[in-house]
Amino acid sequence: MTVRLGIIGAGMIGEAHALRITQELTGARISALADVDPNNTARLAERLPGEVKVFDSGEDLIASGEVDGVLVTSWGPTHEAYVIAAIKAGKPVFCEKPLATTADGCQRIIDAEVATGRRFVQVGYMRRFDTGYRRLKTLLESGSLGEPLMIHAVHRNPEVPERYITPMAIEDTLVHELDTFRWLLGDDYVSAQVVFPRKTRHAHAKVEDPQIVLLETTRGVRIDVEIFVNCRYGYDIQCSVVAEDGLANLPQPESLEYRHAGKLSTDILQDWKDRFAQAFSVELQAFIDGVAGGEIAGPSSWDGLAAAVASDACVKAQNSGQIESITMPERPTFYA
Ligand code: NAD
Ligand code: ISE
Repeated sequence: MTVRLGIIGAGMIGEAHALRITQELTGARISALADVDPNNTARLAERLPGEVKVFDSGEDLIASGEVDGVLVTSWGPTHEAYVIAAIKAGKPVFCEKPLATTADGCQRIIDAEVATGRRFVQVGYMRRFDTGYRRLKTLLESGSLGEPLMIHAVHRNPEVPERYITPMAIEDTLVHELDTFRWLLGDDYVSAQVVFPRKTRHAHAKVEDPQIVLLETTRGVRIDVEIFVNCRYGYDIQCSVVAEDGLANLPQPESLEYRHAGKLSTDILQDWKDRFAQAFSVELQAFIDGVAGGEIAGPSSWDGLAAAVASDACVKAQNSGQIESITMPERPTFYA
């Protein structure tokens, strides 16, 4: 069976996902596109094989009989309405992060999904599919390092555009760590604090950069994450888990080591698209297989909500300078 997927949002990541699905993955084709900007759908449709129907609205695409599953890759504030429409139409939906821009919005998605009694939603937290993070999780779960005590983490981008402002360091960037560390530890957060070191001269006026986020989990694990989005030298993700009987580091991407002109060097990736290429492929193949097999897995709506609740607390902590508590609502047994 070839699954027919419709993409809402033919921008940067919508295009990347569409090309990956058609050029690299198996079992699916892109049958439909929708975007508020018709230039984007026209440009992408031209690059895709077979017949691709362009819809005037995301709602029409979801309702169409030509679509078995939906990818929502439009701007964050538009996700909630499309995801709920897909659930109501009985169509599995892969939604790029964030699931919704507010915790209330995520809750409305959860209510809609729980009401159907079936899982429809996979959220695009692709790090859970990264081989390095998976190896780290397997090691922690083996118990050989003892209980995890601390995580030291780094999320650096070479630079960000003028539209990137202080809260985006949380909502757009840290949100990946917020999801990943919950999953890695099998634990939830109870508090967050944000501290601001001296600002780099490379940052725009509207972004405080760097920032250090301090998190605490229900089991007392302490996590520090440095977010530095104008580090200049490359895209750099680091994660070191300190446990009772040892320490484990996230493997770095493979990179050629070379000796030249009296120096020993390795290249550093510049872009998150390259750093998580394998993870994007595995997450999307999982979605395709889930649509074909009638069972959606991976990061759920509940995980989307958990990231949103923690993200809201971190933004509050940015503004207050205080330690802010993080309280999750009760988890429906549906997501147990
Ligand atoms: P983008 O601006 O390049 O593309 C977004 C597209 O959505 C644009 O073509 C825009 O015209 C379209 N759009 C906006 N409103 C719409 C609406 N109401 N209906 C239909 N289309 C609409 O943005 P992007 O960088 O591709 O980001 C899209 C989403 O993907 C964001 O939620 C972002 O957070 C997420 N993202 C995730 C990752 C990741 O690592 N998982 C990386 C980048 C972006
Ligand atoms: C971007 O928005 C993403 O989602 C990337 O995955 C992330 O790593 C990057 O730093 C963000 O800016």
